[in-house]
Amino acid sequence: EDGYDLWLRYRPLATNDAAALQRDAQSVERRDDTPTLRVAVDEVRRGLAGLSGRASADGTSAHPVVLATGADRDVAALRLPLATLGDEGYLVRSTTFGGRRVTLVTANTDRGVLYGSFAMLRYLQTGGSLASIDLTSTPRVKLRVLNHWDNLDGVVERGYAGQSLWDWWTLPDFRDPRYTDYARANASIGINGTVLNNVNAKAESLTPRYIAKAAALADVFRPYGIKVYLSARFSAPIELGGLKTADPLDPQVAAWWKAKADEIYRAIPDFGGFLVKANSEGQPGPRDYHRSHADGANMLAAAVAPHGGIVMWRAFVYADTDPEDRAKQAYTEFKPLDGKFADNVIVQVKNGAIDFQPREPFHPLFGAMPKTPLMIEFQITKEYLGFATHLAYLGPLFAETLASETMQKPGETVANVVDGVAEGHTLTGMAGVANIGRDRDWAGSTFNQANWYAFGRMAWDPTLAAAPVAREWAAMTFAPTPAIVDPVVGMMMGSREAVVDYMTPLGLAHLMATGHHYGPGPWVADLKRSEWNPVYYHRADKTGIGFDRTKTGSDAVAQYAPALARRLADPATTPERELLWFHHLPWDRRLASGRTVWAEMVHDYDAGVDYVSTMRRQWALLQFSIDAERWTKTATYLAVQEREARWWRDASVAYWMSVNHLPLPPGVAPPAHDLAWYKALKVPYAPGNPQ
Ligand code: BDP
Repeated sequence: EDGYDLWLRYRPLATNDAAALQRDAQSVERRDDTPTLRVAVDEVRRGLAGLSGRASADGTSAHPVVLATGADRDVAALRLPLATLGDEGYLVRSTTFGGRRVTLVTANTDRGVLYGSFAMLRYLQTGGSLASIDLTSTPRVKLRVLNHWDNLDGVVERGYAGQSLWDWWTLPDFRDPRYTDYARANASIGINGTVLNNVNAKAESLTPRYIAKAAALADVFRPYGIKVYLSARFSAPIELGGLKTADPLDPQVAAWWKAKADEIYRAIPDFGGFLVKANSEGQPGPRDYHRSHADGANMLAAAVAPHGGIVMWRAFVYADTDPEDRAKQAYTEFKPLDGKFADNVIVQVKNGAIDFQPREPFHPLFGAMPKTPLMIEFQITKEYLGFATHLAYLGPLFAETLASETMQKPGETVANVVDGVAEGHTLTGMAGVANIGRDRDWAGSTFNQANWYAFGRMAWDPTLAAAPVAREWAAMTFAPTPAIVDPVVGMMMGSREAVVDYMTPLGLAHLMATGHHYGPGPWVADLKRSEWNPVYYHRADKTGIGFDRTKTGSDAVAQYAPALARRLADPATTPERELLWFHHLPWDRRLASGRTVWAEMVHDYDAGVDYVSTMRRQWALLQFSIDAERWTKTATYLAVQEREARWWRDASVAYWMSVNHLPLPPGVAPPAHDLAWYKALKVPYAPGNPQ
């Protein structure tokens, strides 16, 4: 196995379970004929045939699986509680139907039936039996979207799984079957939108030629309930339209976008809308014309509104005009715009205030813009967590952010802001920067597939915990036996914390080397913008380490709700895992463990390296339980990770010692080389690096 099948492997169940499935699911019936119901039936047939070891019969039987919407007369007669399911929820139940014992997969819409079909297959793949099946679920978030940072030349920015999946050259004529498998995988976890091109957008993606290509993909994805979106380059009216300006308040500019939107909707009637990165890292935007982000977003929103489209406007902004604290800038710029955005605009906010670090406190905008729908943006691709080679299950990262209490209102969490419960917003969303490319295993490694999977599951329900999601994934990806699932989930659950430990312990951030963000570079101090340098973030000197974000420093803590700000203002009440994010502390300050800050950092580095060594040993024990190809690649990557965790640990320790001149705590191994050796190391080529 090469990983192509992802979690949709449908390998035969144990003999007894397969026999039960043959008995309980003798055929698959579809009660209507829509493209979505057709693909749902195909998937159920494929799944049942694989799991039961026998092709399911066509037509009727004594015990079929029936796929039908609530509009079906027989389903209506059952008076099932479909009203609460909305457009996308489902109900799967073993019931009596027309005098037969059937497994009914139903919903208000055919999309709901598709999701129910995948839920049934997941249930079977993870050990459930149809005899007692009773599943019901409704997504808590409306837009569950992948952001592809795919360039038109096939390079994926920060992509570590090969070239872009979209073959722009052969589109729109050739519709690679892989596009269908991509859609199946996404539908299976509830993803219902995909932004095809990089947020660092090229205007060309809005030309007729590329609109036709996007339309071909939209045709493939449509039956799977997936809408296509495009990243829009704000200056396109100049580049494509020959206008002199892209000023959002200029009527000609607005008219150009309106005509462009009309053109796109003629080709893609259910086009989702635009994603925009404006005035960030060199991208053009409304600020170029002294207009606000709301002016820019609303102008685009007006263009897509007649078609039911939306605009996802990113809040990832930072400018070198205010280098005091990069972490404060998005809030400073966006908070005053609360209430100024059109109804079909949703502001897309990264999980943390800097940039997808191994750990960041939640972004202070969550809970601070009650009048504005905010969607959260996670990075599924591991730009700062060891690319595709390091094993880091991101479920705990997603869950940690989503479960964070904003303290704006009693009990309010980031998940409540994202799912709209906090303010009653119905336009809600979660975006994930995709880790998908043309590698056979899609994501660069088997375990990276788990991050795509977890993102989808948590976008459907942001209150899900990381461990049960990992269990589902492991059962489907390997086998539903505790002898495999337990150790695999064991490895996964601590893996992200291990990366935090060996890269950025105690709330440190952005210590990666220049450009590629792969290896350590805590010493880097020569980049042209101060906030690009690791030394800007850790502020280590002889006396201490950390970024003072309290009143005596940048006062970024004041961007949080007052009760939380008070807590974060004091190192004693700041969670230790975020300590050096918020405070500059003496190296010898004592922590809860009794160790000093310095000793604790060293302890964490060692714990991170040890964790990887333990994962390697655990994986070695699974050698004969897992197919050779996937096992071997993972084993090789774990060896790389162990070597590089040590590199991170040694390089970092060597550097800190050059700053603090402290000895290593007793019994601790010194770095293998001196600091100069680590500084001289070059990573000659790194994939996905925009430079
Ligand atoms: C940073 C990446 C950069 C992206 C940027 C973004 O390094 O490649 O363009 O985020 O999110 O993490 O726009």
